[in-house]
Amino acid sequence: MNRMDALLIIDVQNDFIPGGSLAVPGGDEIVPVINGLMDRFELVVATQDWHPKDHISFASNHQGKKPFEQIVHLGLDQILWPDHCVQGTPGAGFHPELNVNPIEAIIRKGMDPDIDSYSGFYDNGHKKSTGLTGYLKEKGSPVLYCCGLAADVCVYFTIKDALKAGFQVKLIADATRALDNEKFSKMKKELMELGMESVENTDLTF
Ligand code: VGL
Ligand code: ZN
Repeated sequence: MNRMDALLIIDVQNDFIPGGSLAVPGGDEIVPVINGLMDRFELVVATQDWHPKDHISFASNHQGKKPFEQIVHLGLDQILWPDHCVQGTPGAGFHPELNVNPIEAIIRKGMDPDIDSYSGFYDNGHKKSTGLTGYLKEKGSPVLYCCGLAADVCVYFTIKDALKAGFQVKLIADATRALDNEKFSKMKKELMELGMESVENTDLTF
């Protein structure tokens, strides 16, 4: 095999799976699909939302605020979330059935208490890079197949940054799930206008 395509698995963590604190409907259904894909890629990389307890994205850290309310923090719009993916907790762990063995690198994000980080490439203010662009370029992976959770949050922002960085991006549409499907269908349209291709796992011929 001389394909150097990479599979990027975004935030397949317990808190985003039904039963978790920020559950994405159907999130568990993508795990076997992703497991079946891994062997077909030369490079598998994952991202992991990894927040300190005092993270500003948690409604619990703002007096009188409830999850899903919106605030402005340090000049950036911020949706407040239920506490999720706290460093070292079971909720931050990868889904127990996800095959983690083929994952060559794990990019953790959202570690700065003062800024959220939806994308696997940059924080939401685009101030700090995670190094993922450089890693993938040095590995020689021009094509990125993306999957994971949540489609309308971290998958969307990761793909947007990937396209901006010049990667050819393919979304594996049956290996992602959204918090809000209607919102995601608009986002998907936007990403396709920016050059993203949408594919189905079942259509991949390699
Ligand atoms: C995510 C909300 C907050 C995600 C992360 O992984 O999609 N969503 N933090
Ligand atoms: Zn988060």
